[in-house]
Amino acid sequence: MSTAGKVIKCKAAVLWEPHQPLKIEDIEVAPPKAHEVRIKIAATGICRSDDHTIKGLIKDSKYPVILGHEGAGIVESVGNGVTSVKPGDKVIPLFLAYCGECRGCTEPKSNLCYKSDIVKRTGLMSDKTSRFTCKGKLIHNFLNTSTFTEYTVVDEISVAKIHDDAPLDKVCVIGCGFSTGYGSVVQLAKVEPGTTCAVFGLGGVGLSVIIGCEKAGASRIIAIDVNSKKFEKAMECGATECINPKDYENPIHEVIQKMTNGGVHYSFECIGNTDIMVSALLSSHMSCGTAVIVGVAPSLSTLSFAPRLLLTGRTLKSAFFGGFKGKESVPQLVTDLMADKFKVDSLLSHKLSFNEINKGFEMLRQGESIRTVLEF
Ligand code: COD
Ligand code: ZN
Ligand code: ZN
Repeated sequence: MSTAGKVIKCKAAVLWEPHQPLKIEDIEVAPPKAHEVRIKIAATGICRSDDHTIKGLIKDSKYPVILGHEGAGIVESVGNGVTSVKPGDKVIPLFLAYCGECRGCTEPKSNLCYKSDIVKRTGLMSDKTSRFTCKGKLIHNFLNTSTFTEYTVVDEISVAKIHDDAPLDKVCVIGCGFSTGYGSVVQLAKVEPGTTCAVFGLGGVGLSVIIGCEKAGASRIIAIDVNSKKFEKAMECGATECINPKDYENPIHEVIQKMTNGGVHYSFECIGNTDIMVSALLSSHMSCGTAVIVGVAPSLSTLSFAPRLLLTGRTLKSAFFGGFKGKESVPQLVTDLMADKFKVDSLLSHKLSFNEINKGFEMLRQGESIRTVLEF
């Protein structure tokens, strides 16, 4: 029997307030309104930013909330006026929307849609309401996506149709971690063949940066992490050497400068630590280096460094989602993955069932997992 137009009762992982475990609850998901899409989620990854929100580190986060922003699923029904997807289509929700009309969307060099909730942080749909309720209470939406639920509703501008044969349990990582890292290399920094790169932080995002550097033809890819257990995966993804700052007395940027005759062409910070952002800048060559900030630092933190570091010729760059405009790039990334143009298998370290979600977060906190994919 069709569920279109009806409220769906299903399971979702609700974060009632910060610093609590997620609770699997019975929720109601209202039908999509005009220009909205209801999706049956098939698989979702757990990203560090979800954990940051559990820990209350992201300013203006709204609670209670259904987290998750790295999912893939199948369209269950659509509201009036939806033209880019139809029921039965495989899709990836986009935490960075693409309306195609705002200044951010129309600028070829920008990917920041002004309608994205990553900018406004309302925790609601575009019309300032939510489609989720639980025990009579409104439950907030997360980054226009909310994938830790059997069914979600997103604005049409926050969803991309992907290939009909896409393996959803793999391509879900294209919804955040993979694209954020890979895009930072190929779309934002535009790394050239033969250049040298340094990658700080070897989680799912850092490993995706390494995959991008290898694809771009970098001649050296130096991988850096305080947890040496991450090195095996980094080498698997294409790192040419791995270093642990704990093994050196000198600051890590001095070590990298020495290894590379004055610094790398490109450095990437994939941790979200402001000290390491400055280390990444110092590790890049003073006259031709580019440092890319990929990680998101705690909301109220600030960067401090001497302007002279840039005056000598360095460049500092950053963008959400690797600079990709999701509505166009996500379908292409999925077909490229299916055509074996790159692999994401090294990122997919664990698979759990949806109701084991808190175990998945625990493994991330213990540094045991890269990406846990939850299946419904
Ligand atoms: N020096 C070296 N390595 C370190 C240090 C340090 N001081 N501190 C931590 N690390 C290592 C950890 O051992 C770990 O291996 C790695 O850094 C971080 O990995 P994860 O698994 O915690 O995190 P990721 O890869 O899933 O993502 C981390 C980001 C901070 C990049 C991520 O949360 C993020 O900010 N994503 C991109 C920004 C974005 O677009 N956000 C919106 C949606 S996510
Ligand atoms: Zn993420
Ligand atoms: Zn826009």
